[in-house]
Amino acid sequence: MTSQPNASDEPTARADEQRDETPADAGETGPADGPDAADGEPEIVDGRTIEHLLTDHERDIASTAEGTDATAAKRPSLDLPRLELGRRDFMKAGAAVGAMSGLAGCTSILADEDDDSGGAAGSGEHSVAPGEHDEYYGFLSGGHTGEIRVVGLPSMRELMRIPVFQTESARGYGHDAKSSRMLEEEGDGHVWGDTHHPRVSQTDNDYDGRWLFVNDKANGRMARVDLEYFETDAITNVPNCQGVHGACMQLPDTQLVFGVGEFRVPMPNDGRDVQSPDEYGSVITAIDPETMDVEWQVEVDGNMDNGDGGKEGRWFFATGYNSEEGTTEGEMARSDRDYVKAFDIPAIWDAVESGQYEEISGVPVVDGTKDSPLNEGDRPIVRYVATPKSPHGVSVTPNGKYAIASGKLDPSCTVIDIEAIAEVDDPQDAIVGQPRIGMGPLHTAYDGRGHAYTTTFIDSEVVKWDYEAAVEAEAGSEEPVVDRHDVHYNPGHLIAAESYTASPQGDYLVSLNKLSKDRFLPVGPIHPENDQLFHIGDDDAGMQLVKDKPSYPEPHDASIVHKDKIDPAKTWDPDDYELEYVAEGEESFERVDDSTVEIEMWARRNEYAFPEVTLREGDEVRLKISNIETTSDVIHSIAIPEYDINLALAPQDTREVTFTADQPGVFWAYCAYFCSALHLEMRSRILVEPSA
Ligand code: RUQ
Ligand code: CUA
Repeated sequence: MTSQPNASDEPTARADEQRDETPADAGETGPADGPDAADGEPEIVDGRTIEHLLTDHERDIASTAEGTDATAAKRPSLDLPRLELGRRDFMKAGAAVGAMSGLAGCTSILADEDDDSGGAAGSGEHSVAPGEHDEYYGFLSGGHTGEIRVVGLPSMRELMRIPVFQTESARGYGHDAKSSRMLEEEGDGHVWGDTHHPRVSQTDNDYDGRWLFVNDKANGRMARVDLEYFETDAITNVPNCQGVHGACMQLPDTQLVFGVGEFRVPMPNDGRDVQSPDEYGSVITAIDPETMDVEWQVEVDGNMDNGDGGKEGRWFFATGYNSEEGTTEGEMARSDRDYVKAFDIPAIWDAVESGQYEEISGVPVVDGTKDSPLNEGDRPIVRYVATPKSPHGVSVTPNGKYAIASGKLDPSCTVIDIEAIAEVDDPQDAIVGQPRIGMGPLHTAYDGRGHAYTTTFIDSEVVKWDYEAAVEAEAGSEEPVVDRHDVHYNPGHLIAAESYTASPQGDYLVSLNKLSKDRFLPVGPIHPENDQLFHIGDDDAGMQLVKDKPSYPEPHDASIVHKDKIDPAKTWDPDDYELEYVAEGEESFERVDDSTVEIEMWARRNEYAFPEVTLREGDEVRLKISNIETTSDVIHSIAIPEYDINLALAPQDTREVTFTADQPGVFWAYCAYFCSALHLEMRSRILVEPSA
């Protein structure tokens, strides 16, 4: 175990000297005390802690830059303004501290090698030999690539990518009729998305391997991935909100899937109220996991951010910032408190069923704002629990007892007693713990042994703490912290194996770091992210850094599922596909009328049913094709590049596409998947005869 120089320590020229300073010193340079939950008055006034941090690090960087991280030292953005702290300043502080932790990290790596002797990077018990299988599936979001990535743990080998909101040519996604229709109809023609939170469906608070749900922060959508075929099978365009950020579900049995709206917009956003930000709203959306239909929405005050479901089916939680309802970063970060909102699902259903909603864009929208009549009386639909300051991640402990929110602009995490929420008069009184974790706490995961692990974006650490100890301790105490470990660098989410279930596995944890800086061979000015694997299974040995994995931008959240809980198909079952399979001997070429042709054909090693197809210029062609291979892993495709056709076909799969043969000439259709020794010969000649 190593510790990072405390953010508020006096600057010194050497990182190892910094490390020796005790956290107690921090109190002399900045008001390090956490907020006091008891009286509800934050002791940190308007970001002062972070302001100090900025000032200190400016000096740190000046004193340590030379000969250490020259690139960082030269970077002009490191001249941090010391004005009133806005959100952008905070982010800059993150970048600055990233540079700093780069320095600290370099020395601490040496220290790590001693401390982590049991888990040297990529070797020994945490490596997976060639030909061996991993223990876990990791499903990582792909951020603004719009996809999901599947990695094996603990090897961290990337196994597959699942396109969700973007077209993707290797898998032919967005090229065949069904997937392109789905992208078009449920996307207003958008060609990309921004996936953040992949959540795997559960039954009885454990992964059932059916589906994975993920949000689109860019275009306000939710999607479902079928985990039998590892393929996106439904997308829902969510009305009345711009970005869907957090994603979570009603547990224990995935009764509903929730999309947490972030950006506030007029509702409906049709040109009304553009100049009246007061009228903008932010909604959470409940979606039926089977039909993917929107059931209802709840409008709330402020911005929302992340979400997680309680384990017992009654509550789910969303963090939020911007209770100020500002439109600029300065306005949004002004107040010292924002809210964790606790949504009472049965009470919301009651309101919907008794007609207490307004229909907006065809969806029942229930008023969950603070002043709503539905929040008066003894069963409010939304409880607003005030926490410091722009809380970001929220996650429910495996035993279902607590919802823990990370302070983001405050160094604490807030522990909310879920059972108490219904009992207390003032939601504030459900707060039972508020340990000081470190600077910039973002997300929290669990090992199932009573420990929480929280990322600190500014300190660049994973902080392990005991949440029952945090309930016992004074607010603002660091005592519940049992271990800290540097990460490289500036982590967003982290996730432990099966952390979102009632029984986490407790052995592995991945920190999804936003910056990799010097950790890999340089590849130009856009660096990869760095996903770091920790072994957390040995409480005596502490967290052990096992390996670094560079990642294409940019994984946000992840879910880690034991391999026994997922049962992927080896080939397609034609019964699962809505198109009828074209068997050998059933191929057909039919001219339906003067300008319409229907082709049904098959593919196998190394041929298509038709070595040659003759069309007339202007024909509208519906092409359907089955891969009649029964051997797994023998994939074919059909590409007709001049017509932008590209269908990928797993064994027993059937896909179709329609195109207009508007260019006369000779066009070779070919197979783009390397399938056999005669793969290059696998082709069909498409002849388009000129019309006149
Ligand atoms: S958020 S780095 Cu999109 Cu999950 Cu927190
Ligand atoms: Cu089929 Cu290459």
